[in-house]
Amino acid sequence: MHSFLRAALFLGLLAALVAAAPSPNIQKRGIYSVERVRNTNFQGHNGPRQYLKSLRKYRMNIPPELMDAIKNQSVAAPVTAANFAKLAAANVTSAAANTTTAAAAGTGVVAATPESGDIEYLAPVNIGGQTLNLDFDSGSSDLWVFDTQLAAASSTGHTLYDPTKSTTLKMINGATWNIGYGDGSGAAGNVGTDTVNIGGATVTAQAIEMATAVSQSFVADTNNNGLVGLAYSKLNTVKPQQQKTFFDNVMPSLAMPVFTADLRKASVGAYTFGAIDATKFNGTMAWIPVNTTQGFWQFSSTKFAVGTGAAQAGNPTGQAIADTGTTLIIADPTVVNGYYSQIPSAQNNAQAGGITVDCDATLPDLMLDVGGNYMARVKGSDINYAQVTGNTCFGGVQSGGVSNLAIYGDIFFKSQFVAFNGGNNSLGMAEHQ
Ligand SMILES: *[C@@H]1O[C@H](CO)[C@@H](O)[C@H](O)[C@H]1NC(C)=O
Ligand SMILES: *[C@@H]1O[C@H](CO)[C@@H](O)[C@H](O)[C@H]1NC(C)=O
Ligand SMILES: *[C@@H]1O[C@H](CO)[C@@H](O)[C@H](O)[C@H]1NC(C)=O
Ligand SMILES: *[C@@H]1O[C@H](CO)[C@@H](O)[C@H](O)[C@H]1NC(C)=O
Ligand SMILES: *[C@@H]1O[C@H](CO)[C@@H](O)[C@H](O)[C@H]1NC(C)=O
Ligand SMILES: CC(=O)N[C@H]1CO[C@H](CO)[C@@H](O)[C@@H]1O
Repeated sequence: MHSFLRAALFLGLLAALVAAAPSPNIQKRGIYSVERVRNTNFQGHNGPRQYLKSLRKYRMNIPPELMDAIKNQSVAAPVTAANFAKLAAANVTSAAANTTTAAAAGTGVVAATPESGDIEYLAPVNIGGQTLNLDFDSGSSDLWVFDTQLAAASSTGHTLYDPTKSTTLKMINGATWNIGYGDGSGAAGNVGTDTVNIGGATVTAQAIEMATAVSQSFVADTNNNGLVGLAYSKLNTVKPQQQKTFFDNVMPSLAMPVFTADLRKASVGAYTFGAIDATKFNGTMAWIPVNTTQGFWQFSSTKFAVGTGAAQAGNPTGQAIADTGTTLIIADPTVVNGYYSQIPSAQNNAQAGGITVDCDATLPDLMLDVGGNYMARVKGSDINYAQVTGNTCFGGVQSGGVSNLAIYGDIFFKSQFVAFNGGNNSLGMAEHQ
């Protein structure tokens, strides 16, 4: 059933793209579309697919020129690979100081370090004694890595997991995985189990999906050496025997059956397993039941408000997912138009490929309904996302077209401290300190 939905999304995405031109091209990102799009993996001969491919990782339809601009913008404080490694290491060291006690108490903490432009957040993961920086993604369910089986052309510049150097790796005979995105990019390979330690939280037989093929956008992003999927295990792509996520495996040994995402604008935050650090947020947490039907951290979201304005109806049947692996907030057109109609400089900018605002504009906060009882504040300053050129900035909230599924990505997380509770399938949210 969810495959059908994702197939539908995929078709919608391509159709919308082919038809696109007059309106801004922002589409819903390609939800991990596990097997339905397999035949398109590693292809890309037509224009739209090529175009989408380069945007795959960002799960939004941002043109490459804009990505360039976002990267150029960070030149003052470039997060180069070396720089990144240092940053992450410094924080891991300080986190490690707490790990002994933390681990004993059934928790694990790692630094979540943003790449240039906060395009993604990476955190160190120890696999069989080897440490790689991986993208923690609450919107998918495969833990996969760059490894030494990959040809040099696909892996130069990456940190590679070397299966031959792990004394704890056990191959799973005949197991394969193949993850695709709505745009046709993806990765695939074989599978083993190994010991995985994330900041002290440890699983001894975690399925490690080793890439033997990765698509170009992954190759180009050398800081990112793979993903840690943290959605529900039912979305895992390993065959013939589906595998459990790290979170599902580690949950019984955690002090609390939760992990939290503390993602920060242009600075280092944290992913924590097994504990909720109340010093990271103000007030009390709101708890929202999760709709697990599709395997995402999904909830209803039918209303929104701009600043201190009254709540308005968004998509009445709306559902949204909390997705750390998506950069922006991708919402219903009702929400997007309702919000930007309050901002004089907002425009559909065909050149930038989405809605832009003046960089020097002060944007109102956007309040988003989460589960019917909580209006989550998304800071206006975060919605003024990234410079395109001059005083033109790309909006952090873009339209996914009419769809039941909105995606609340990192722009949302920068304002909200979020706890993912696998014990009672709920999400805890509170405004960041
Ligand atoms: C980004 O920087 C590169 C190298 O300085 C330059 O060639 C390119 O035109 C810049 N791109 C944008 C969009 O500013
Ligand atoms: C380590 O623990 C102390 C005391 O609980 C806390 O103040 C500090 O932020 C922690 N450091 C890290 C990196 O988590
Ligand atoms: C789930 O667990 C949290 C943390 O223990 C609790 O505060 C919350 O009320 C529970 N939520 C639901 C929907 O049961
Ligand atoms: C749960 O999600 C499914 C799929 O998105 C949707 O059809 C269903 O209406 C949702 N259930 C509730 C109670 O919102
Ligand atoms: C949270 O509390 C701190 C300290 O009391 C305050 O400075 C900050 O503005 C508050 N943040 C929010 C989002 O309310
Ligand atoms: C070197 C470095 O970036 N250290 C950061 C580690 O994380 C804390 C917040 O948890 C930052 O304040 C430090 O700057």
